[in-house]
Amino acid sequence: MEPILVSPVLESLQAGVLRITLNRPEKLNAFNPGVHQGLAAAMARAESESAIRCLLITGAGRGFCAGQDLTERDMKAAAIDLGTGLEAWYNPLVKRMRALPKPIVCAVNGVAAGAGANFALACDIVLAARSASFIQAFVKIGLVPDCGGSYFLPRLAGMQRAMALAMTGGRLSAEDAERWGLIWKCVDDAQLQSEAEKLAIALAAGPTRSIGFIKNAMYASANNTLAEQLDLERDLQREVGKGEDYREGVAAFLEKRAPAFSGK
Ligand code: LHQ
Repeated sequence: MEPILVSPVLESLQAGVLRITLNRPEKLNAFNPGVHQGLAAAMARAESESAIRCLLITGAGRGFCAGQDLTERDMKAAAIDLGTGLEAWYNPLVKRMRALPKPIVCAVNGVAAGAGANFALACDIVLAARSASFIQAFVKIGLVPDCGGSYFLPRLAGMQRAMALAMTGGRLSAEDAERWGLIWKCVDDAQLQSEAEKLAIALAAGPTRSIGFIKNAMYASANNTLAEQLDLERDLQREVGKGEDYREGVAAFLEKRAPAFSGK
């Protein structure tokens, strides 16, 4: 009998939202080449298809993502170069996520460990189930945070909390992650998918060009002076001011009706 091939990344497009589901539940959706290839394909689609106006990333089963699959590497090999995998897969993925001029919502449905935790933090708006948790597991196996963790954590949580999370590899509950500003919101498990979907659909129906520019401005602020940021705001505002959505937004306000944004 032919083996049944199960895709390690599932995609579905509805109401302008590309839902991307990590799908290796028996391994808590750990990253392997299949997951990386699936994510790269989903990103390429998100970059090229105008019908996609928002991404929603989640995991199948009880985990979100347990980071790199630790069973797939030959630990007896004479030379191990972990930089190769980062260069080939993780780093391009994070850069593409940040550069995508469309919002990425993440629904963290369970444990997010190692690169899985930082993959979640690379998304633009993160919701997590109350039972979910975040673990900078790297130090437990003698590694350092990757997938952007050493960039995101100090910026989101402050240096003390970032340092302790990374040095201890301790588990952070979803509630504390919300309290610490690591994520947008912690919600009851049963509500996670519907809440995340509601948000993603609303973003997809929004003025998505403006939302893409908001993403650009917010992330640029991490390395800009106030003067540079004011210049950037002027340039972006000039651009969106020429767009259809601005006219539609003002017209809808004046006519006391809901706007119908085209994303243009
Ligand atoms: C796994 C994994 C996993 C394979 C659970 N792999 N099977 C590293 C190297 C190279 C280049 C790039 O970057 C990186 C970055 C990294 O991500 S390093 C960090 C890698 N991840 C970890 O160290 C986390 C390892 N996992 C855990 O500590 C636990 O599984 C957590 C805390 C995530 C969840 O614990 P539990 O809820 O108790 O679940 P479990 O441990 O029983 O796991 C369930 C199954 O999933 C189990 O398989 P089994 O056949 O025994 O049921 C695990 O072996 C498997 N699994 N993580 N990363």
